[in-house]
Amino acid sequence: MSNVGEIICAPITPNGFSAISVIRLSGKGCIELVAKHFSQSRKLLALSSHRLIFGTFYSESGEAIDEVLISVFREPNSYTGEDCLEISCHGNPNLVYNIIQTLLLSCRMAKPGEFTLRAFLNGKMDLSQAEAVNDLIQAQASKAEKAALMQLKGKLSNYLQELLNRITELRIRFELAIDFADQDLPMPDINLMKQELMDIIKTAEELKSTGEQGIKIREGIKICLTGAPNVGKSSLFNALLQHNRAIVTPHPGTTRDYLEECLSLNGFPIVIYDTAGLREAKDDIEKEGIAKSYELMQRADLILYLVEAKQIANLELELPELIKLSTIPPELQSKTLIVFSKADLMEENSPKISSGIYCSVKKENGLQALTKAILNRLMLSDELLTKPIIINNRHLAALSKCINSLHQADLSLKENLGFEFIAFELISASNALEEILGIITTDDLLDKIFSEFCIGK
Ligand SMILES: Nc1nc2c(ncn2[C@@H]2O[C@H](COP(=O)(O)OP(=O)(O)O)[C@@H](O)[C@H]2O)c(=O)[nH]1
Ligand SMILES: [Mg+2]
Repeated sequence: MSNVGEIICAPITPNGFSAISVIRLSGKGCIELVAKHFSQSRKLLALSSHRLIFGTFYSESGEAIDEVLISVFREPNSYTGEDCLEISCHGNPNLVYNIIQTLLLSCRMAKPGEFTLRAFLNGKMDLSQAEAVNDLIQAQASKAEKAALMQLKGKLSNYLQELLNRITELRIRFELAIDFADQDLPMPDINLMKQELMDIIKTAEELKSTGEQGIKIREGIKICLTGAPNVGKSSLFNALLQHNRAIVTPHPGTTRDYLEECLSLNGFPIVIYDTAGLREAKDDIEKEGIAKSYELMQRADLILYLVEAKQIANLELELPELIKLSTIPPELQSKTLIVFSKADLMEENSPKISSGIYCSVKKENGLQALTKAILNRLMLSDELLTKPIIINNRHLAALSKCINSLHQADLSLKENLGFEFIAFELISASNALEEILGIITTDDLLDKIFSEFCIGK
């Protein structure tokens, strides 16, 4: 846990050669600390917040290390809420090392995420916003960036805070009703309160309804390509990636191990797997590869099962029958999409299976229908990000806990249990939301969240 007040420092740019590198310090006295090693000491001490100053940084023994630009952020108007300072030096790892060694004589190295932890502890942001900082840094596609930025800007926090206020107000009304009953006073309108409870449940469930997609947007959607050898899996893999990553040959059994790559599909982050074709293995390596294919299918969010379009063109089969005939294990069939590959090789007038997804890597726009079908199937639409959305498992679990307590309150009402039971459930519901915002938290949880950050953030 952070010992707020201690001065901490860390490089906040990657280790390597670049135009500049930046070192950040935070904590009361950090400006004075740096001033001791700076040519423009007096000016730096007097500098107002959000100003820059140029000068030379010296080692403890008075040797010039580098010419630097220092930015000053004074409490409370800084990232952490404390006095903060950033030293921009030339982007040479050795200079960064020497400056940090000098600083470490009077302060300590920041732990991963410690600057953001301080921002949270000092009330600059709530816990869900702090988590969004890391999500924004790690985001792999534009929709993931957008979702994290929305959360960082407080769109989710505001929605939850409003929900929290409504639950609290309702609880107070039930608590007052307990006293009314005790004192034989006329009852408040319980029907109105019931209605408000139903509305609150609806609002919470609306948020929960897109949570599963939100988590996929944050973590990446796992798609596994499978099917018989030579149906065009590796070609599709390459086409989706837009570069030739996998080996493609006319020989069945070319791909024996699996390949994993990340890509963005209309801005949604996808982790795609190309696998060994499913057939009776010819040797141990292929056998191992096929076993891996089944393992990946289990873990995938979506399985694309490729069948050559030409091969089924004259079969009178419909999609549900085809999927039953496939080598996909029955328990995985519900997350499988059949894809008809090499559609360019079909004869002009051959009949097409209705609602079948046809694709070709040899035709312009040959992947358009497939892309649309994938996004439809996973319910990933642009509208998802027009409203607040949960993107994190911890938040979704807490929201589910809140909704359970709200339903429990509703049940208690229907069973005419005392209002104190309802008030109790409403407190549990509030507590669950407070966990998301970090109003209620534990050191263990904070350690877990912030240890996933990088040093310097
Ligand atoms: N005409 C045509 N040929 C394709 C298409 N996709 C793949 N192929 C060819 O089919 C053969 C097998 O492809 P490959 O991607 O290695 O199949 P895999 O074994 O399922 O990975 C190669 O000769 C590819 O060039 C397509 O959309 N149209
Ligand atoms: Mg292959």
